[in-house]
This record gives sequence, structure tokens and C-alpha cells, in this order.
Amino acid sequence: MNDQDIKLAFPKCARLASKPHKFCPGCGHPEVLKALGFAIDELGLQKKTAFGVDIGCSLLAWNYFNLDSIETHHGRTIPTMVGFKKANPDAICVAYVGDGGAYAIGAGHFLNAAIRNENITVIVVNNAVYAMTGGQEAPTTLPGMKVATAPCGADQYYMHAPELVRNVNPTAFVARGITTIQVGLRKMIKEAIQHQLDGKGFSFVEVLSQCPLNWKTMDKPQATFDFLEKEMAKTYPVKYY
Ligand SMILES: Cc1ncc(C[n+]2csc(CCOP(=O)(O)OP(=O)(O)O)c2C)c(N)n1
Ligand code: SF4
Ligand SMILES: [Mg+2]
Repeated sequence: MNDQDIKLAFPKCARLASKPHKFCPGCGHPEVLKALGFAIDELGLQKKTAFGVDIGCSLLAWNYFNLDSIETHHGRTIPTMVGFKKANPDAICVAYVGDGGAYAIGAGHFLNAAIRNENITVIVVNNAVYAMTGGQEAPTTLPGMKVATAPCGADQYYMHAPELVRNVNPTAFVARGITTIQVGLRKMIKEAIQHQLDGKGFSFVEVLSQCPLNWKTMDKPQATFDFLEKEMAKTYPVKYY
């Protein structure tokens, strides 16, 4: 079956049930996307949803769903979806971005969309690195974590984005989930999209997600999940804000 055949076989479903993905084995992105696909389908919003992906490993989702999709330059997905929403107020606009795209190169876009209470949903995948380009330090890299551009361990620079959004926007929907709690993650994403559907403004879910390739734990799954659930979740609490 090619992409078109699969889309025709599942016309009413955002999820393409039999489509293989292109992420590395054990990657967290497909886990986040699974929760998003279920959330859209359970809300019955496939026909209304516009899906924006950034540059970074998020772009591997560009034809993963049976949704109208757009792919942008690194860090530019959020303003693109803000513009799309203004031109199509009835659309449900979801921006799917990496932590590098949202918190470094696109930080101004991210923060200003939050301050202006733009009525879109932003999902940021926090894997603590710039994954697609080889594991460079991101604004979320944990202090002491050894990455490609900080071989002796990263410094104290990191970003607590849900806390930041809560500070600049008291009415936004803000939550942080994790790939290993799928039911909770799906619920958070559904609530975020419902917030947009109700016209309440900015909704934001950060998701802690594993990158076994750049964490160099590809052959050590226990180490991958220990780092995700013990180290990352200690620095970045999983909760509603
Ligand atoms: C304007 C621009 N600057 C830089 C790049 C190079 N680039 C591509 S992906 C990437 C890092 C992506 O990291 P992140 O957003 O955290 O996503 P991840 O791959 O970790 O999911 C960079 C710097 C680019 N493609 N475009
Ligand atoms: S590099 Fe990391 S984030 Fe990108 S697909 Fe591979 S495991 Fe996933
Ligand atoms: Mg990243």
C-alpha cells in the first residue's frame, strides 16, 4: 500500500493504522504522536485539524497522519500556525515542535504567542538535545549532561517552559507530560485541544521524551528510561501548571 491508498483506506481517522514510521528504534516522538492521534480522533476533529511540524525530528511526522499538514523552518511552526488560525478561525491548529525549535531559535515566537493568548495548541517534545542535528546542547539539556557540544558536561543553562508560560499567561492551559504515561498524556493533549475548541486561547503541553540515539543508550533500554523517568522528570516535573 502506498501513502494515498492508506489515506483512502482510513478516510475518517487521523491515525494511519498501518503506516511505518521513520524514527529511530525506541524514539519517544512516535509515543507523543500516538497520543496526539488518539486525542484528535476521540474528539472527532480529523477534518478540522491543521497540523504544523518544525524542522528537527518532529518533521518526520509530516506525512504520518491523515491530516492537512505543513512543515516549516526551524522554530517557525508556532507563528505559522498562528497565521493559519487567523485566516481559518474554525480550524484546530496544532504546532508540534522540538525543544530546540520552541525554546531556542523560536523562543520569541513561542513566548509572544503565549503572551498574546493565541488560540492554538503547542506541543513541545523535550528530549534535552538538538536530536536531528547530532545531539547538540539545547536550552533543556540537564546540568552535567554530556552532549556533542559539551563533552565535559553541560552548564546550568536550562529552560522551565511551562512555569514560564504560566507566569506570562494566567489563563493558558499548561501541562507537562511524559511518553511513559500514555493515558495521562492523551488526556492532557485532549484537554489542550478542547481548550482551543472552546476558544479559551493558548494551550501548551510539553512532553518529556527519550532520544536513545543521542543519549547513547540505544543498546541499553533500561538506561534510557531511567534517565527519562528519574533524571529528566526530577528537573522537569510532570504535572498540570
Ligand atoms: C533556521 C534553521 N536553523 C538551523 C537549522 C538546523 N537544525 C535542523 S534540526 C535542528 C535541531 C532540532 O532540535 P529540536 O528542535 O530539539 O528537535 P529534535 O530533533 O530534538 O526533535 C537544527 C538546529 C535549520 N534547519 N533551520
Ligand atoms: S535522533 Fe533521537 S529524537 Fe530523532 S528520531 Fe532518533 S531517537 Fe528520535
Ligand atoms: Mg530536541
